[in-house]
Amino acid sequence: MDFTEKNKPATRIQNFDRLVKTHRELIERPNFPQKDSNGIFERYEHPVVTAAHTPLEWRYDFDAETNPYGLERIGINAAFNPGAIKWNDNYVLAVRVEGNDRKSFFAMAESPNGVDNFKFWEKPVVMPQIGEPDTNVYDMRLTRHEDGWIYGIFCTERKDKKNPNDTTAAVANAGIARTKDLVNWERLPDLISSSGQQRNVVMHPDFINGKYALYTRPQDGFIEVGSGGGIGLGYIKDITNPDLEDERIINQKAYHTIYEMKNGLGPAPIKTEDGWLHLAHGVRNTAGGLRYTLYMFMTDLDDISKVIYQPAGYFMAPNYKETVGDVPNVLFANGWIKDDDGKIFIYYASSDTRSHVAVSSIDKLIDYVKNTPQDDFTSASSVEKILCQIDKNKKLEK
Ligand code: M1P
Repeated sequence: MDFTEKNKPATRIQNFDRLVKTHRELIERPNFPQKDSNGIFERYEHPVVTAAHTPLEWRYDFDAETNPYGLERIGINAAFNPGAIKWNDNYVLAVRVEGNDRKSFFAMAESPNGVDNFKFWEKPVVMPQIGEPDTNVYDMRLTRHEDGWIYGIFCTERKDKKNPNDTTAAVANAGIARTKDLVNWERLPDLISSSGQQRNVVMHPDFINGKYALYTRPQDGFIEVGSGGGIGLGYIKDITNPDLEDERIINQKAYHTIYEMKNGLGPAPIKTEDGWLHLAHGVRNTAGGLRYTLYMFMTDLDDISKVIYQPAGYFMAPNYKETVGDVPNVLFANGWIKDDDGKIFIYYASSDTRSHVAVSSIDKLIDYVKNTPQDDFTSASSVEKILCQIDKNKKLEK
C-alpha cells in the first residue's frame, strides 16, 4: 500500500488505521499444518486467501470528504478457485475474485513460502476483450508451455441468446490468453469446438506431435453436462486459431462413483517418472445437493490419452468447515505447484468461497496413485479389498 504524502488524501476516513491493522494482521498470520493427516497430504490450518485478503484500496475510498462514514464502497464476496505458478522463487496464485456484484475477475496473490503471507498485487488482471465481451470469467488454469508462453485458460460465460427470456440461461466456453510476465495478457480467440459448451479446459505443458494438447469437458448445457461430460482431450495446430480436433473422452463419468454426474480436470498435469499426474474434481448428486470432491489419476508418458492408474474414490473431500459457503459441499482445485525438492503445494477452494493449501510430495502422490486400490464398482469388491488388507496385516503380527 502506498501511503506516501503524495497519495495521502486531505483527510483519511476515521477507521483507516483500524482497517489497515486488521488487514495486515490477517495477511501476516502464520499458517501451520493441521495435526491430523492421512499421510497423503497435510491440510493447513487457515485459508491462504479470502475475500478479506483483497487490498483495502480496491474496496474503500479513503477520502473522508467523499466517504464521510468510512464505508466499504466495492464489496468483495469471495476469493477462490486459484490457478498457481512458481514465479521468481515465489508462489503466485491467479485467484478468482468475485465481487458482491457477482462478477468474477482474476487477481494475482503472491507468497514467499506458499502457505501464508499471500499479498495481492496492486491491481487486478486487465483481461483484453476481443469479439463479444465476457460477462463473467473464472477458474484460470496456468500452464507454462514449452513454446515459451504462459497460457491462462479460463471459463468465459455469456448470456445464451437463444433463450432471451430466461435470465439464467448462459453459455460457457474456454477463453484463452497468454503472457510472459503475468501482467500483460494477449487474448487469443476462444476455443472452437464441436461441443455446445466447454468448461474446465486445461492446456498440456508439452507439444504432442507438434500440436497443442487441451483437456476439455464438453457439455450440453450450462450446469448439466447431459450426453456430454467426461474429461476430454483434443489437439490444436495453431493456437492463434484454436480449432479443437480429434476430441475424445479419456476419463469417463461412471455410475455410483464420486464422479457419477460430472467431472473436470484441475490444473495442468505434472510430469513424473511414472506418468503424468492429474488432479481433477468429481461431482455426484445427493439429497442435499451436488457434492464436489477431488480425485487423482495418472496417464501414460507415451500416450497421454491412456489412464494407467486411478485410485478409487476421492483424494480430498470437504471437511466440516469447508462444506460451508456460497455453494456448499464443494472442493475445487485448479492450481498446484511442484518445487524442485519434490514438495507439492495443492491449492484448492472450499464451497466457492475461499482458497486453501494442502502440502504433499511427488513421491507420496505417485505411491498414492499407484498403490491405492482401484474401483471395481461393487460393494462386494470393496469388502474384498479390506479383507485382503486384514489378512496381509495379520501375517505381520505373527
Ligand atoms: O460451484 C461449483 C463449481 O461449479 C462449476 O464447476 P463444474 O463446471 O465442474 O460444475 C464451476 O462454476 C466452478 O467454478 C465451481 O467452483
